[in-house]
Amino acid sequence: MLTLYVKTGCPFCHKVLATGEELGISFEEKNIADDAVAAELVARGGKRQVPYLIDSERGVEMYESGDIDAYLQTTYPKQ
Ligand SMILES: N[C@@H](CCC(=O)N[C@@H](CS)C(=O)NCC(=O)O)C(=O)O
Repeated sequence: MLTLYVKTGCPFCHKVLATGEELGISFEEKNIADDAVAAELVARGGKRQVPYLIDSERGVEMYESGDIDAYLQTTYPKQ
């Protein structure tokens, strides 16, 4: 499963979501507008920054929209 921490109005998150849409990928979205979700993100990744991807099947987690985009393009190329 792919989980993406996002924030409403975040252009970097929007970019990753658009890439996901283009590749036909769906994410479980978690929005840090909810303080509990933000705290969960900090506990998990170490800082409050979105987007943050968790690919639980592959044990991969990362910040940085450019890195996330590259990872998605490589790992889940459009069929
Ligand atoms: N270089 C990062 C920049 C990410 C970034 O600046 N995210 C902002 C939202 S647009 C953020 O997480 N701010 C912290 C906050 O809103 O609490 C990327 O490309 O992912």
